[in-house]
Amino acid sequence: MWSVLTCTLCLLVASQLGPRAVRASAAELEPEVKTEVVFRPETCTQKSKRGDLVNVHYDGFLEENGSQFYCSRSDKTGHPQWFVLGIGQVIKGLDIGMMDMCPGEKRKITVPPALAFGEKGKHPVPPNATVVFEVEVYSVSRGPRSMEAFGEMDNDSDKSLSKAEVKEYLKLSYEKGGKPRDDAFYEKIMADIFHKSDQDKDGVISAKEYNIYKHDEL
Ligand SMILES: *[C@@H]1O[C@H](CO)[C@@H](O)[C@H](O)[C@H]1NC(C)=O
Ligand SMILES: *[C@@H]1O[C@H](CO)[C@@H](O)[C@H](O)[C@H]1NC(C)=O
Ligand SMILES: *[C@@H]1O[C@H](CO)[C@@H](O)[C@H](O)[C@H]1NC(C)=O
Ligand SMILES: [Ca+2]
Ligand SMILES: [Ca+2]
Repeated sequence: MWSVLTCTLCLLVASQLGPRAVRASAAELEPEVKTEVVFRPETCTQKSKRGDLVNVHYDGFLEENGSQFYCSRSDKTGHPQWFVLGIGQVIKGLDIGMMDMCPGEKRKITVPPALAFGEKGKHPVPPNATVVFEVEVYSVSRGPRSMEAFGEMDNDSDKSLSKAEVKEYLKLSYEKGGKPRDDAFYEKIMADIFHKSDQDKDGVISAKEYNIYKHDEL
């Protein structure tokens, strides 16, 4: 999973519950995710859809009193999170609420407990809590399962991704999204990506390592 750092709460919970468990409880309670578009850029290069690799900042708050339980934007050391949309890498409510977003778009997404942290909650989120996420999407690209995206990154066509190739791709994504960043920023994301994806630690991401989600049922 291409995501990072200190705030791993949402990701942890998503893996504990699993898409099936969440789906079952969703059916029982018929909860709804409410999305409010806070900002949408005039031009939209590519709208997010299931299976896309997205790069987002998001902060999470409890609806009951507005206290913050999840940081990525406001954490000084935080950088945007990478994940594949729509396959249970984040809580179900975000998978639903982040569909059809443009790079640069901001949304406020209100998620009922059954699509967030459930009846038990997850410290510091109390049981049965409705949560609110403020989300900003930086980039949207075709998902890791797409060999087309792999091909775009694999500049020298040797069927593996070097650090230079991935970095170039990241830079282009950010520039396309109108948010170029400094070198240290890219290096940090790269370190994370390689830590998570370069399983045999040979310094390149092979097609097999890249396509880590191929066993997911979609
Ligand atoms: C908000 O509610 C949570 C859970 O009930 C509690 O832990 C937290 O201390 C509260 N925060 C504020 C600022 O009242
Ligand atoms: C959470 O909600 C469920 C279903 O409405 C209820 O059975 C349960 O008692 C609640 N838990 C708490 C701690 O409020
Ligand atoms: C991609 O290929 C071009 C042309 O061969 C080369 O100039 C460039 O440095 C390469 N970029 C990376 C990141 O390898
Ligand atoms: Ca290559
Ligand atoms: Ca490798």
